[in-house]
Amino acid sequence: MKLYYSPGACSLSPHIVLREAGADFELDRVDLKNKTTQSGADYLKICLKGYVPALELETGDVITEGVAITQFIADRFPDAGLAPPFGSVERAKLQGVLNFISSELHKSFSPLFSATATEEQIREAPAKIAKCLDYIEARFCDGRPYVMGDNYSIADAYLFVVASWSNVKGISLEAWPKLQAFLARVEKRPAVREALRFEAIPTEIK
Ligand SMILES: N[C@@H](CCC(=O)N[C@@H](CS)C(=O)NCC(=O)O)C(=O)O
Repeated sequence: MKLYYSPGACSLSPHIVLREAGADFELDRVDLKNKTTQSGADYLKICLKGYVPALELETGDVITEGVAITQFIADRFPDAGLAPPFGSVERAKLQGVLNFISSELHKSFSPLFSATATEEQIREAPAKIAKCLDYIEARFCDGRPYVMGDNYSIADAYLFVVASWSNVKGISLEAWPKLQAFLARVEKRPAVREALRFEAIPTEIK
């Protein structure tokens, strides 16, 4: 398997999940501006959307969209326990949280990273992010260590990556102490540390 990634982007989530699963994989860095890869490929021929992440399989098939990729990895390595079985109620709940992170939280950050966002979109982003983080914080109110409960899952890797962008964009997480504690907890995981080190991402969530 080969993961197409860009350092610190949302592709860090499947990168972490591949390491958590103990998968044998390669990484190919994508220059998102020029849409070329470190190995010299035209990225638009691999992923027409031009986004990372994309996961290329041994068969040549390419899977795109982070939530599809991380579920595929979790299902391929079930012993890693990164997602409940497909078809279970717990899996549907996990998919609900993955979709929330993707369509609400992740997308609320997008204007802050976009060269084409309007001033209004940039101005409105922090309030939209805060609303999403309020919901995430509420999920942790019962003392659960991870976003789905007692067990670490692919949703935690994704939440870790996206919520950590607050740090990059100077958004303080002081208003969400349980989320802060979660980020510090996840950051200590060996797979997370290895992925951060590989992508040269500074650690220590504030
Ligand atoms: N819906 C996609 C979004 C992926 C996405 O937004 N990727 C960003 C990096 S976090 C990207 O590659 N942006 C490049 C661009 O906009 O040209 C997913 O969840 O995988």
